[in-house]
Amino acid sequence: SLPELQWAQVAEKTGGPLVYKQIPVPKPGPDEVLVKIRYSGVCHTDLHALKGDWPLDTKMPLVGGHEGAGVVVAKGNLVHEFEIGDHAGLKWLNGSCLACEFCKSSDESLCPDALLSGYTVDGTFQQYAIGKAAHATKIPKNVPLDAVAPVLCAGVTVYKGLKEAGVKPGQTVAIVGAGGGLGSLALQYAKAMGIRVIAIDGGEEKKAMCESLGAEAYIDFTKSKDVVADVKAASPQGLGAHGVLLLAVAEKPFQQATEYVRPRGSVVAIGLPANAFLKAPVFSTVVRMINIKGSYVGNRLDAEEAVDFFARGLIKAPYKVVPLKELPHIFEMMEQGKIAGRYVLEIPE
Ligand code: 8ID
Ligand code: ZN
Ligand code: ZN
Repeated sequence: SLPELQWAQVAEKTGGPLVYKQIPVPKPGPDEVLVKIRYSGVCHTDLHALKGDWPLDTKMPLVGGHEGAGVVVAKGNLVHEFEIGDHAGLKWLNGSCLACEFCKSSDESLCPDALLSGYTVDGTFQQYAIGKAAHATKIPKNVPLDAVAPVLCAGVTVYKGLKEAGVKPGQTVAIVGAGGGLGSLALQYAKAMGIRVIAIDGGEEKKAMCESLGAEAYIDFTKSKDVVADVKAASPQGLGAHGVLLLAVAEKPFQQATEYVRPRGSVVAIGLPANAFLKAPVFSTVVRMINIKGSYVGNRLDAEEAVDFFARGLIKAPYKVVPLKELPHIFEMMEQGKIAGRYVLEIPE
């Protein structure tokens, strides 16, 4: 039987602090599963939510987290996708209406009534979390729940982003923020998809990580005198990268990318720095036929595919496991850009 109370990291107001305390265990509605979370990744989005960085309100008080991997322990009477004991992942897209034009055409992230884990509904920084069964992701039993947790947001998002970039096997993608959580997974998905990578980030630790994950070149934005020239020089024939994934939490690279993408190439904005703008020179965007677009998580099938790449052993990105209690410290390191790869929280049993 389930306990009445559970441990959670709770933000009681925007800006924090986080309070580690006991709160009630929620009960699943008819179309929902209750997942006993074993591990949850920490995404930079969770920090944006706590800081109130975006023009969209969170619920308050808020339990953050949206890379939760665990075991289904209860379900509503309409749920047929999961049995008790199945392994399941809870993602950013906690639920959607399944009836609007976007949902019907598999663009569920665009649903006007989407529920967002760790933002508009409580997320995975707690022992027991709720998700709509239609949007929870099946995780095969042989897949380790700690290592797969970051796939549920970072992995899905960059896998979708690479598809949206339209970069083909043998072509080159520039990954901006390659040393971070999304970046480390983007390197692995790109490699698994046969795509060559120019990695852009700062510092020696991230350089070593990017190179070990298969980057052919690393450009250090903290040292480079001319990032645009360096990316071009590292690209095939010096023509620029076929695609760019913008994963950084800073505005400047969003202004630079159209200059080093190859003519006909795509710049895909994924990172969400506060109050930032995309700006590009009209003349060169037109005469070089540049495609500038956004990409927002992925649909249910993207999530299944991203987990399947992982289950087939193609995705090995570094992560460190720490207890749920440590979350405030992880946010501090994240704020300072000190995390190479991903942190995963172990949720107490
Ligand atoms: O669906 C989406 N669009 C989606 C999904 C998930 C996450 C968007 N995101 C957003 C997050 O909200 C966040 O804004 O993607 C961004 C990156 O998330 P993350 O990977 O979880 O953050 P991180 O681990 O802190 O990595 C960011 C990296 O960017 C580097 C940092 O050094 C760090 O490694 N970086 C920065 I800050 N400035 C840079 C620059 N000028 C830079 N790298 C290159 N050039
Ligand atoms: Zn995320
Ligand atoms: Zn919808």
